[in-house]
Amino acid sequence: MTEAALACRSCAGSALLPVLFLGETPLADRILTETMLRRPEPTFPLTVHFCRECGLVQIAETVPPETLYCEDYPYFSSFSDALLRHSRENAEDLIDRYALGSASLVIELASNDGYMLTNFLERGIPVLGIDPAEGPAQSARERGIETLGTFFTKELAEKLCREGRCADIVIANNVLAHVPDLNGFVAGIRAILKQGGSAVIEVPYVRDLIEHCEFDTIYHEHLCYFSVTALARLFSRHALTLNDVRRLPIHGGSLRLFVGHDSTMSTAVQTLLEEERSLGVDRVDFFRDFANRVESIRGELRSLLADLKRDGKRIAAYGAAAKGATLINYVDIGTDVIDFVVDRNTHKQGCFMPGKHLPISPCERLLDEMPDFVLLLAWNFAEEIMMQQSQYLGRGGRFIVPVPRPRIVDATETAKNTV
Ligand code: JHZ
Repeated sequence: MTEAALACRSCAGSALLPVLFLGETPLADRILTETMLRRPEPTFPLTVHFCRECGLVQIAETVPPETLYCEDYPYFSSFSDALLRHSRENAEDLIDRYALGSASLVIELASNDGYMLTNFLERGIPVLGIDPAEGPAQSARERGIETLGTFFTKELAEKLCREGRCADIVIANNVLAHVPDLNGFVAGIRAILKQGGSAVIEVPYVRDLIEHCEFDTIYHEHLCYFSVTALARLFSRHALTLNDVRRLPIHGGSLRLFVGHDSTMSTAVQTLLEEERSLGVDRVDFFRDFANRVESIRGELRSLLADLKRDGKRIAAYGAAAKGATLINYVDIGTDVIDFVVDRNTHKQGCFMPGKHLPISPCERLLDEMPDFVLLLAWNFAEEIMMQQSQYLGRGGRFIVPVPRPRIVDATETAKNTV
């Protein structure tokens, strides 16, 4: 069962305006085993709204987090080299910026398989992970990272502080959008942060989502889609300040936020707030033609794939990503079009994509079978994946990149981009 939000997830206002309806979709990370294929698969409506009062973009439906994350959650952060590199650089930057050492404590919310905390541990800095997804949490523990297998809440934050475990740094990457009790979560961050400490948070940036039409990053795990405007308002409601911000290319365009008790706001924050005001990101008009552009992508992709099939081409896909589930279900791409999906994540191999039931195989299958085209579902890691698949490209294979507009990439084009 989903609950439809009647009030804004951040400011509780009732001025929610619909922006996009993606239909009824299955849960994007509910990868299916062969046995699960025989059971009915739940689907849920997926509707995006804009709050006219605080500017937060959000979906109306809330699937209970226990359903989304606790049973066999298949997302393990460590399968992307680019993400590991990104995380290591972030950790090194934080160690220098905050002079972290053996007396510090770094707490990560949604610490997954320990991909991030391992960088601090290696430098002798005490860490604590918190993540309710048992598979990834266990994998972190096996790396020596103490991990609490639970959801982060204000109550947990207060308990940890009572035990003397307040944090110098709280890391929360790609989790703020996932929490139904957004205000409780931010209140928890405030409670667990030492005076002078900093919360370092990464979220996908809604401006990039809209400008590059990354509609497939919308799914039930992502309840909110943040602008700097909406974030600054959210933090100030909890007596926290968005002290600094950086734009990052990861996941199709993200923000790294530095949030603390002190009330300083960097020029970077003010510049982005000003840019959002002049672009209109804080008004619904910015989102008005988004639905039309999403529909155009669906139309273009469908006709491209249909043309290729008519010409007798074999098509596979790369990346059993959550966003891939939104894409194949919204565009309606089934086993009549795509023969198989490849993915490095061993927890996904041998299983099937939600809704359309495309089988998931190891990446080697691409070279073994040489399909003519590969639909790149994990387009956010295009550079990494194309480098890794240089042999497939070298032998004449081609990728179809679906967003911001479907386009075909071959070996000549990738070579041009790497010059
Ligand atoms: P990936 C994830 O979404 C998870 P997803 C989560 N929902 C979130 O918030 C966003 O990120 C931000 C595979 N792969 O990470 C691994 C290869 O096979 O883009 C993944 O299954 N080979 C919490 O799932 C998938 O592709 C590779 O070389 O949409 C990528 O999924 C690489 C780089 C990845 O995001």
